[in-house]
Amino acid sequence: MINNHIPSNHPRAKSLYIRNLLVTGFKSGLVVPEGLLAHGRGEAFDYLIGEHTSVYALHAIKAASSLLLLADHPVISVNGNSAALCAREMVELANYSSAFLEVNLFYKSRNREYLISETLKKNGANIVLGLDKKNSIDIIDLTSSRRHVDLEGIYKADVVLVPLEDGDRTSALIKMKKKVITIDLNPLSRTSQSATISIIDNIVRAMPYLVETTKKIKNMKRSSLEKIVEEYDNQYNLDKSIKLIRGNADSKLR
Ligand code: PTJ
Repeated sequence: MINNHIPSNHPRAKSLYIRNLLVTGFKSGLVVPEGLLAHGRGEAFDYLIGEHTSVYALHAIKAASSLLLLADHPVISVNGNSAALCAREMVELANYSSAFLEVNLFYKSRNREYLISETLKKNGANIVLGLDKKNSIDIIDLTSSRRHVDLEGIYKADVVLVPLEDGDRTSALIKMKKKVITIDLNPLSRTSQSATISIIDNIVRAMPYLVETTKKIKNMKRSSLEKIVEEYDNQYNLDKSIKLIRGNADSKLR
């Protein structure tokens, strides 16, 4: 039994457990109510994907690990949902890839910024950017609260990981000549379609793979990492993810 309600042999136990993490995050103030709705949208795509990490997501993860390791100033952007679902893995990934962690919220509030930063610190983070107003600068092409970024973090970054993103920021970051990695269950979203590398998977499954892969290839030669990135084709990967969804839906036709 998980949390007195979810029998561990329930056919949808994993999915219910993830919901439970988000609801707990919502009750503690990490997650906004809109974050629960965003998760619902993600779940629908996860159902169509088949609730497992596809071979295309694994390719994207390897390219993403390589890109993070090649970066001069990689940054991992953390929002409420990602903190509630995988704070520990965010910190581990930052450690293995020497990336900075930055809290960046769509529904911005001082209290949530503080809570998310504390959650990351409880999971081992030493420095969390995005909270110091003196270091805050605006991204010109953005109007949402996500425009406020840290001078030492996203503003200066050459590679940014933006999981569970809401749309226009990826294009703005790409316009600033940054490389963007996203984790999004929806291969049709504007973020997935405009990112440099789109990992079409549930963040709960993708993050442990991303941590493991980064750890595994960390000491590879630069030229080998560059080759992995060069050979990766995001559009091909997105097309394959969309076909996977179509195929899964078609397989239910009688
Ligand atoms: O914490 P804040 O204030 O920064 O707000 C965070 C949310 C997620 C509420 C905000 O960014 C938002 O409204 O996002 P959207 O526009 O709903 O987009 C979220 C995207 O993440 C959608 O494309 C979902 O399909 C996708 N998604 C949701 N849950 C998951 C997911 N992708 C991967 N794993 C998930 N568990």
